[in-house]
Amino acid sequence: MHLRFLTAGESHGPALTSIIEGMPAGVPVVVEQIDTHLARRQRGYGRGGRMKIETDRAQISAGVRHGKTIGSPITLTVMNRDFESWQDVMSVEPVAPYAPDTPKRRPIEVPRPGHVDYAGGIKYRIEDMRNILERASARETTMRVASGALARRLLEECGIFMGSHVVEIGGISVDQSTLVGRFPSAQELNAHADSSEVRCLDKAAEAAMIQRIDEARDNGDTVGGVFEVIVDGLPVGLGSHVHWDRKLDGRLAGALMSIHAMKGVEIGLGFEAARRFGSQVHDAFEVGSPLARPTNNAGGLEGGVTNGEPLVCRVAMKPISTLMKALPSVNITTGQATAAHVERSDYCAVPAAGVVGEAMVAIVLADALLEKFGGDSLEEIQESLRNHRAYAAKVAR
Ligand code: EPS
Repeated sequence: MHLRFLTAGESHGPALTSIIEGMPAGVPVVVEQIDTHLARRQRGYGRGGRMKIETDRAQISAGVRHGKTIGSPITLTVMNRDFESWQDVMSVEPVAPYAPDTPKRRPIEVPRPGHVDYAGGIKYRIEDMRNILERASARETTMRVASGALARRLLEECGIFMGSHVVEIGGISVDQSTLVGRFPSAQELNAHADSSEVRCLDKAAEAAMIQRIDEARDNGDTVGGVFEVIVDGLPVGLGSHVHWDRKLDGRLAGALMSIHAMKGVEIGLGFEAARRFGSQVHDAFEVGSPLARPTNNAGGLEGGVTNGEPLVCRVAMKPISTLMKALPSVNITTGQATAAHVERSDYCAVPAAGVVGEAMVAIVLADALLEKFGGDSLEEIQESLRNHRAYAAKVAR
């Protein structure tokens, strides 16, 4: 692995942190670029109360000097403003045992169906499932977005741009035909998606999606959906066909599936390809320099290697598992049947999930870029990339 990152932090703890290792020197970075993406992650119709409390801002405390990376590990921190109300519950120091006058500190003993509360509690032999849910919370995606914003800076300096949009919420989907050819560049895609409360480009679907989210909220329920990440400007040849763990489609799918609540990833036509004849799936070659492809059913990857076409990944998110109208569950201490634990949460986080998806794709692609064109400085990478693009342009001329 050429670019890696680790995150730390509990949802209601003092702060979230990440360390990004492997970034070459010379990549221009200013903290506002990270904050822009953090703000994009905080928006979206269907969020709960937490996003009104937090204004996520990154602090860089290592690895950047005078606005450029210096090749050393980069450390990012985002403070949790909400920690102020959780100091006692999340205290690092030991506290007095729970008593009825400290209701917030009451141990969580009733697992939420769909959440990791139960499995995590058994796995770690922890009776208060707060120890599990604090880290399992999608609040962690803040640091994925912050780290991804750095990877994205490297990609942008190499002419690679990405965006995302929501294509489905609670069973309401966009009319894909309204999108074809309308947004040629990924940069343009985000400018449009970000102006919609559900990050959807189809106005009719947007209204129906908002209605579906309201319906979920009014019923104490939640809804999931599907988002798409699109990347332009990729060179031919990132990833590899030679080994299972170097294939880029597997690496992308793994990274996207690792996001909280994601249940499926499709690349290009995805599952639809399994329903068609080969002649209706594979993208013909046409004379050109580089070779032209009239269709992109492969979604930019063939054999685990980028083929120079836009990368298209589609990701399915399940409905958030904290339901205000709680499902049946069992108290693991008393063995009594009771309603599942309830705490503040979102009704729908699909719009934000798309922003997190962009970040994970950025990290995987930056890693693959460094693998092929690696160097200690941005200048060396850009030089190798220029040579490689020139070579690809000569083929079949
Ligand atoms: C989130 C912060 C959390 C949740 C949400 C995402 O804050 P709190 O739990 O304090 O309301 O709103 O977490 C989940 C969806 C989850 O599954 O845990 C955030 O910053 O995105």
